[in-house]
Amino acid sequence: MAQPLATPTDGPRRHPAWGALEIDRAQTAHLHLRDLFGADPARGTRFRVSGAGLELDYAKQRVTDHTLVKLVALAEQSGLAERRASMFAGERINVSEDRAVLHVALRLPRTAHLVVDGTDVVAEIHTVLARMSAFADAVRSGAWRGSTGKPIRTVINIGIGGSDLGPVMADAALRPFAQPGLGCRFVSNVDGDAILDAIQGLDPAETLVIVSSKTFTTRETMTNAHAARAWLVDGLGDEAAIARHVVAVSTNQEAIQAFGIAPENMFGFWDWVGGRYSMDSAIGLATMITIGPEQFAELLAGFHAMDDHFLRAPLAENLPVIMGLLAVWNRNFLGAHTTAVLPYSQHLHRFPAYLQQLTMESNGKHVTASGQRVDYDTGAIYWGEPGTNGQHSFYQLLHQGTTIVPVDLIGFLQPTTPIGDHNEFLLANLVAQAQALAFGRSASDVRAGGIPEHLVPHKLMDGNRPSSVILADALTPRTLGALVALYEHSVFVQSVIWGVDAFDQWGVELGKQLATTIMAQITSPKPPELAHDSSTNALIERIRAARADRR
Ligand code: G6Q
Repeated sequence: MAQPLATPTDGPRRHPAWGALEIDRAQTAHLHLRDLFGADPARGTRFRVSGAGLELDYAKQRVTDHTLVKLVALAEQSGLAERRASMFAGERINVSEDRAVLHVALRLPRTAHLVVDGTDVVAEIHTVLARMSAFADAVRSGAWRGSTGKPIRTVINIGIGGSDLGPVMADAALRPFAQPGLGCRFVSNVDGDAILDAIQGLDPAETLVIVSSKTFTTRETMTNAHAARAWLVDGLGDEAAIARHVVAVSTNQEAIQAFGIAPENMFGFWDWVGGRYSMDSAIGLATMITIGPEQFAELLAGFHAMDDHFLRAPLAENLPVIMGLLAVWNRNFLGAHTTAVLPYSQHLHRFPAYLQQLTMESNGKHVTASGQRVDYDTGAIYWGEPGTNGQHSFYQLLHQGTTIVPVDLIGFLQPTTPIGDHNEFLLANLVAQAQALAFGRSASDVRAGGIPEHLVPHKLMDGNRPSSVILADALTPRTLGALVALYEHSVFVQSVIWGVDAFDQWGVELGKQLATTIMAQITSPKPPELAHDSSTNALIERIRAARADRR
C-alpha cells in the first residue's frame, strides 16, 4: 500500500488559518448562495473590490465574511507581504532556477530606479524600449525599407510558448488599435502547415520576420526560423537581404549572430523575465509594431497600475490577493479541479489560452519550493472560450454537470466600436449566466411554469456554482495590461499559499529530451535499435515505414 504523504514543512497546513478554513468549510457547507444573499441584502455591493481600472465582483463566490477573514489570515501567515516585497526587490525567488523574477520592473516608469546586482535595471529596460520604439516607428511609417526598397506590409512573429502566446493574445485583443495595412501573423507550431500558412500569399520583399526566443535554441522556433529564412533568401535572391527582413528578440546574442542577424537588429531582455511573463518585454515587439509605441506605453501603464495596486492596497481590498485567495478556497476547500475563464469579448478569444500557460505552467507543481511532495492540491486546470459562444456549447455542464467549475466572467462596459445594442446583449448574457449559476432554478419554480412532471428533474438547476465578474470600462491597451497583471499576481498569491515555485517549469523537460532521441530514430538512415517500451517501439516503426513510403 502507498505510504501517506508527509506534510511538507513549507506548505500551508502549518498555518493555523488553514485548519480554521477547514472548520469554516464544514460549518458553511450547507449554505447555498441563496442563503448568503438572503441573509445579507448588501452582499452584492459589499463583496467588491476595484483597482487599476478593474472591478471585481465576488459576491457570488461561496464565501462568508468569516471565510474571507480567514483567507486573509492565511495570506498573512504565509508571509505574502514579505514574498511580494522580495519579488519587487529583485530577490532570487525562483529558487529552483536561482533567478530573480522581475517582470514588474518591465513596466516601471522611466523615472523609477531598481538596482539589482549593482545595475539599474530600469535604465536598461528603457534603453531597449527606446530602441524598440524607434524601430516600430520606422516600420509603421515606411521609413524602414525591405531589401528591394519596399515598405513592410506584414510582420511574422516566430516563437512558441511564452514567446508567442502573449503577442498572439494581444494582437487579437487590440485589433482596433492596429495600424491599417500592416498585418501580423504568428508561427509557433513546428508543424510545417503553420509556417506554410503564415507565408501564404506574402511577398518576401514586404515581409519582416521577428524571431522571438529567449534562449534562441528552442527547436520549434529555430526550425521555423530557418524555413522562413530560406523562403526570404529564395524570394529575394540574396543572403544579405536578411538584414532588412529578419530581426530577433532574445537574451542570447551569440546564437543570434550565428544565425546571421546583426546585433543592431536584436532586441534584448534578461534572464529574470520568465517566458510566460514576457509579453511586456521585447517579446512584445510585434505588439508594439502593430499598435505603436504610444499605445504600447499605455499597455505598460496598465500593467504598472495593477502592480502598484497589488503592492499597496490592503490585502482585503487587493484584487489579485482576493482573486488568488478565492482560487485557493475553491481548489482546496470546495474541491474544484478546474476554473473557466469566460471573456464576454470576442477580441479576448485567445485570453484563456494565454492564461492556461500563465496559470498551469506556474502552479501545476507537485513539490514545494524546497522540494517536498505536496499533500494538498495545487494549480487548477484553466480553460475557457468567449461568451456568448460557450453558452451554446459547454455551459450545460457548468449549470447541471456533476462537477463544480468556478468561473471568471469578464466584461467591458463600453464597446470598442459601437454597433447597435450588441454590447448590451453581451453584458445581459454575462449577468444572466452569473445569476443562473448562483441561484439556479428550484423544482417549484420549474413546476410554476406548467412543465410536465417527468421533465421537472431535467429542468431544475441546483445553482450554488461560484463565479466572479470582472468589469472594465473598455478593452484598451491599458485595460489589457491591468487584466494580465491581475492574473499574474493572482497566480503569485496562490503560489505563495501553496509554497510552490511559480517561476520554474521542470515538467516540460522530459518530453523535449525524449523527442530528441525519437527524432533521431525516426530519421536515422539505418534501422535504429529501439529499446523503448513495446508501444513506443511500434509507433516509431510505424512512422519510419510511412516516411519510407513517402520517399
Ligand atoms: C515559459 C516557458 C516556455 C518558453 C518557450 C519558448 O515560461 O519557459 O513557454 O517561453 O519554451 O522559449 P524560448 O523563448 O527560449 O524560445
